[in-house]
Amino acid sequence: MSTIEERLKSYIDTLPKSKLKDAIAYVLLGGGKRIRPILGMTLLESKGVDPTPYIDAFLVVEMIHTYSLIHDDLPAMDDDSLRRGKPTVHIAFDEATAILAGDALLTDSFKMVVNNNHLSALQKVQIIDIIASKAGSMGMVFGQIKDIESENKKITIEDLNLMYELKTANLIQASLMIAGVILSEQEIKSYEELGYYIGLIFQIQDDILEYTLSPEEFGKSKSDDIRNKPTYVSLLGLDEANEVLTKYVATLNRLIDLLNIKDTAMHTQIKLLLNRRK
Ligand code: GRG
Repeated sequence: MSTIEERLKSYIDTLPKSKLKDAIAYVLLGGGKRIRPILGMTLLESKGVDPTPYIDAFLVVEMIHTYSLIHDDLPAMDDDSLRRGKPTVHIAFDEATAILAGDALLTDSFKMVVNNNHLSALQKVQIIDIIASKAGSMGMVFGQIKDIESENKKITIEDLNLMYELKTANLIQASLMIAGVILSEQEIKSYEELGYYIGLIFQIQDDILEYTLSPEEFGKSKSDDIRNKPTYVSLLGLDEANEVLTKYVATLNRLIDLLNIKDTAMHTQIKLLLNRRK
């Protein structure tokens, strides 16, 4: 969706000239797949609503996702020097600029919702509530602290599941729930469930691919191995991990039926995301 790129560029154009702006442009236009806004916008489209006027409500999620990646790469967290095949923000710029770029993206994201004239006042409040709940201390950030605490520790599959829910599923859920708010539907809870299964399946697949593919085929470093982090395969073994995956895919397909999105653009998008080979 080229409009996503265009709108992100026009947001960057509004920023005052500074190293902060350069860092935000570097990371925000740095090759993200835009999975989260695409899923939410495609859900609207599949329900017969043109997503274009509401694009900012979905870019909020992309901006928060981007801030989380910048902070996740910092020396105090995962200490990564490469992301998307390029130097991470604190390497390309410096640590202070990376911290501030994340802070700015998080804070500016709320303005994207507030300034959207197509949303009612109530919808804006509902969307901000969703974002704060899914990204904050009960959501993604909680997942990050759980992840840090889990390193070199024995954790259960329930712990891992919760971490994946918080770190990966929560922002996908936020995007689908935002679509639910715009559709004024009673189905926000079901969209939340749909996001849960999409996120979990995405992560379990990642664990399986990381285990079964060579680093060259996988296309990124086998980071979980290196850091001795628990994965679905290390906790359950490959066969059981595959069994859980099959079970989750079946549940996801039932939900797709229930929500009347089978054979729509949304269904195609979900399949594209979950049928990846690396
Ligand atoms: C630092 C507050 C804070 C949170 C960090 C998102 C996150 C939480 C950590 C990044 C590490 C990671 C692998 C998290 C799981 C979420 C995930 C699948 C991130 C990668 O998302 P993609 O593939 O990234 O959509 P692109 O590069 O396409 O934007």
